[in-house]
Amino acid sequence: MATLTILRYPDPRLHKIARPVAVVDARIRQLVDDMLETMREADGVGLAATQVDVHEQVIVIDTSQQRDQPLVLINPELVWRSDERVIHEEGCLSVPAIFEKVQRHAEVTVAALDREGQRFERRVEGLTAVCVQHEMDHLLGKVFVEYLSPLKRERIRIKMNKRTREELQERQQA
Ligand code: GNR
Ligand code: NI
Repeated sequence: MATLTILRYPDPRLHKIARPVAVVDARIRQLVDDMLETMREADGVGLAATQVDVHEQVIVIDTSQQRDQPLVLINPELVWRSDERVIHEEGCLSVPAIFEKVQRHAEVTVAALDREGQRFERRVEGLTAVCVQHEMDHLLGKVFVEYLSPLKRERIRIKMNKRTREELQERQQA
């Protein structure tokens, strides 16, 4: 297993559209395992392949307390969305230390392929439902900050660029 590098907003590669996985083979299973390791190491509850610069429809999620119930979604589709909406404070491993409220469907049913290539459907609610929608947006090239006002988004962009500059300087001094 290996940990992968997570792209950081505003990287243009975060806006690429992921293509469907043609065959769930050893390469995809390796990607899933590396994404799970990367997500766990980064203390995230989800990760989309887009975030590790792989533009194929692969998502890993784990919202369990013990972080031992991974949900793998390959070629996911929402087959049902509740009319009820929830507003949740969201964060993103590609936009570190930024948390903002986003409105989502409260419950969704997702159809996808699992790590073995088997199709399944799962109805989810709460943080898992928020996460499924957040990750599926990544596969469409969309980052949660795009739901915010242009002003807020611009402030986040400036903050991110500033932080990247500071980190580069720190690395050069070391
Ligand atoms: O770790 C994450 N936490 C989170 C919290 C609220 C709503 C969505 C998320 S997903 C995020 C990991 C991530 O960036 N996935 O793309
Ligand atoms: Ni994210």
